[in-house]
Amino acid sequence: MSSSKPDYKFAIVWRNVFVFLLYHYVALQGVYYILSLTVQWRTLLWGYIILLCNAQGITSGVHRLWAHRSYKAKLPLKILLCVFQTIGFQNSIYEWARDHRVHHKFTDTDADPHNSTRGFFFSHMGWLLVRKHPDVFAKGKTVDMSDLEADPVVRFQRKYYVLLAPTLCFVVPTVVPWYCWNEDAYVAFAVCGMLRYLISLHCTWLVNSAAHIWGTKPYNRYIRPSENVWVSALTQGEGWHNYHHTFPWDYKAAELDSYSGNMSTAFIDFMAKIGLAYDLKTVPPAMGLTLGWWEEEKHSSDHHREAGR
Ligand code: ST9
Ligand code: ZN
Ligand code: ZN
Repeated sequence: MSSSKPDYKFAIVWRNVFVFLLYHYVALQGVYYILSLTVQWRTLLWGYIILLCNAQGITSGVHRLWAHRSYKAKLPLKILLCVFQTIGFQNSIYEWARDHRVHHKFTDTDADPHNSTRGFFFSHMGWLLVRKHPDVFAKGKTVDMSDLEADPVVRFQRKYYVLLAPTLCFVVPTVVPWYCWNEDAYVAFAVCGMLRYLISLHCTWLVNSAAHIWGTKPYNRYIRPSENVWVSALTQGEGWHNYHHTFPWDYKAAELDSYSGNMSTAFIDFMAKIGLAYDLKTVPPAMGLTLGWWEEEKHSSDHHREAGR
């Protein structure tokens, strides 16, 4: 573990602070338009559909497919997930996956972009408001990104991201209700653009904050990531975080088969059924996630800790 914490001073990026404040202001207007019944029901339904697509782009797309390669996807599915991920405006697939691989390799150290030992706010959204710790750059270079550098879908999206992300995140969600059923353009923007965007951001960020603080640790009690049912419910199955950090290559990102609280697994299974997803990796039942297995693992972990690693 790195211990350079005292040397690290937050260098605030005021542009980001301002932009996020503005985003929240407009999203609150969106809440007002909903509560005051100003928005049409069709617009609300459209916003919800966009939110679901946005969520799959993050969970089944950039997280389970590109960052962890927990399954493989045929080109049409890759393109679909790339479109969905772009709707999410959470940085390009390449940048998102790079930060996330670094997060898994150096979890909760200075090299982790959203090191949760710095507190809830930093790991939630504060890390996007300051310059990164020097360890993130230095140790981040040790993470292999060659697979994504060779992926034409990832390369295309990265090249045109500045144009694609605002178009798919804000312009399309606004123009469709305005053009197709005469919704007020600003109401559509505030509800389907900004409010939907901020809901997806905060839900995603909870995995880095809440699921690194609260919950149980049945798979590895020596790490901060935890099983958090509330975060799972809000993120279509990404809150089983103690399991996920123990078995990051499992396409289900959870031990249990249940689809409730894990709609992303249902989505990937459906894609596999229609032949667009394949080579789904998961922990085989024979590996026995049983008490016996856990006790063995615990002794082995104790042994490693005693050995200083
Ligand atoms: C967002 C991302 O919100 C959220 C990620 C969450 C992940 C959660 C995972 C959990 C599972 C999934 C759950 C899904 C649930 C979905 C439910 C939905 C309902 N390694 O970054 P820069 C190098 S984004 C190696 O500018 P600064 C690299 O050379 C929100 N190298 O650093 C890079 O250049 P380039 C929207 C690295 O200057 C250079 O450094 N986006 C690494 O310190 C500069 O990098 C925003 O708001 C690395 N890891 O700036 C944008 N990192 O890229 C906000 C960097 O050219 N970001 N390098 O190769 C920024 O403005 C800046 O990044 C900054 C830091 C100010 C934060
Ligand atoms: Zn994590
Ligand atoms: Zn992960």
